[in-house]
Amino acid sequence: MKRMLSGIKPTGQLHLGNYIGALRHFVEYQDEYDVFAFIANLHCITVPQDPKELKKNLRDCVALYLACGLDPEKATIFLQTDVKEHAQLGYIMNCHTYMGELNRMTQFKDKQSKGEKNLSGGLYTYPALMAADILLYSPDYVPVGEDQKQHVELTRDVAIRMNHRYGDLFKIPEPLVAKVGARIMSLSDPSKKMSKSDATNKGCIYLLDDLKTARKKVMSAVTDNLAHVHYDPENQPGVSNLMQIYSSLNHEKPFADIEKEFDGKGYGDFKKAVADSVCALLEEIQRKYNEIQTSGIIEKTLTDGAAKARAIAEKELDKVQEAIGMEII
Ligand code: ATP
Ligand code: LTN
Repeated sequence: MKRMLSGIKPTGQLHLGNYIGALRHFVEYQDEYDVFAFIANLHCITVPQDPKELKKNLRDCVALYLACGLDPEKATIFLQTDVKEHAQLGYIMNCHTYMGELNRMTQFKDKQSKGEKNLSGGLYTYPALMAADILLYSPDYVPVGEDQKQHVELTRDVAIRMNHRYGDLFKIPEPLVAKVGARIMSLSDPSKKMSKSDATNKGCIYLLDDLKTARKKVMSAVTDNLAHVHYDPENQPGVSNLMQIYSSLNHEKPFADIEKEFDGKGYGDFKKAVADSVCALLEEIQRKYNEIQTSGIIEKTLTDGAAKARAIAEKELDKVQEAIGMEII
C-alpha cells in the first residue's frame, strides 16, 4: 500500500481553504493509501502563540480531522511533539539545507516583505523541519495546497542531495496538488489566499463558523459587474473562486456544467447555491465535532497514533544517524 503524509499547523481555527485544499484529500485517500495525518504543533510556534488559545486550537484541530471524516482505524493521526524524532531529524535536515535555498522560500519572503518585525529563526528554518516531518515516514505522496508545493520540492532536493552523499537514505516523495481547490481565495479579496490570518475575518469561512455567519460571508463575497457565471480567474477572480468552492463541494462538478446550471441567472442565485453547499458541509462537520468533544476519542486517537508513528520514526532516525556516522554502537 502506498503511503501518504501531510500536516496542518493549528495556528488558528481551520478554514474552508484547509478543508478543500488539504483535509478532504486525506479523507478521500484513506481507503486506498496508508495515510499519516499529523498536527504540526512545532511549526505553529514559529510565530507567537497564546498558550491557552494554542491548546484549544490543537484539540479542535484533532476534533476537526475526525469530524471531517478521517478514521483513526484507517489513518494514523498524531501530534508532532509526541514523536521527538521530528525535532532531531529537523536539526539534521537544517544542517543539510543551504541558506540560499531557504532564502528562496516565498512564504518566508512574503512575511519579510510585509516588514513584519522580529521574525523568528524557527520561521526561517521551518522548511528543514517540514522536510524531516516528511522523510521520517518515507511517504510516496504529500497532499498539500498550492502554497506548500515549494516546501515539498525543497524536501526532494535536500533528500536527493543526502542520498548522493550518504547512499540511498530517503524515498523521494511527490507533492500532490489537486487541479481544483488547491488555492481557495479570500471571499472579500480574491487576490489573496483564504487564510487564518485574515484581519477582517470576512473573507475566511472557518469550519466552526455558525451557519448564519458562513452564509452571510458567501452572500457578500466580492464578485464583478459582468453578471454571468463564467470561469475566468483573471477577469472574474471572485466568481471563479466561488466556482472552485462549488465544484469542490459537489463531486468536482466541471466548470462548464456550473456555467450551464447558472446560465441566465444572476449572482444572487449562484451565491445562494454556493452558500447552501458550504452550510451543508459545515452542518455535518459541526454535528460530528460536537459529538467528538465528549467522546474521549481525541485522547485515544493521539495515543494510538503516536505509538504507531514513533515506531516508524525511531527506525528512520537511527538509519540516518548511522549513515552520517553519528552513532558509536
Ligand atoms: P494560513 O491559513 O494562516 O495562511 P496555512 O494555511 O498556510 O496558514 P496550514 O493551516 O498549516 O497553514 O495549511 C494546511 C494545509 O491547507 C496546507 O496543505 C495548505 O497548503 C492548505 N491550505 C491553506 N490555505 C489554503 C487555501 N486558501 N486554499 C487551499 N489550500 C489551502
Ligand atoms: N508547512 C505546512 C504544514 C506542514 C506540513 C508538513 C505539510 C508541516 N509539516 C509536512 C505536509 C507535510 C503548512 O504550513 N501548511
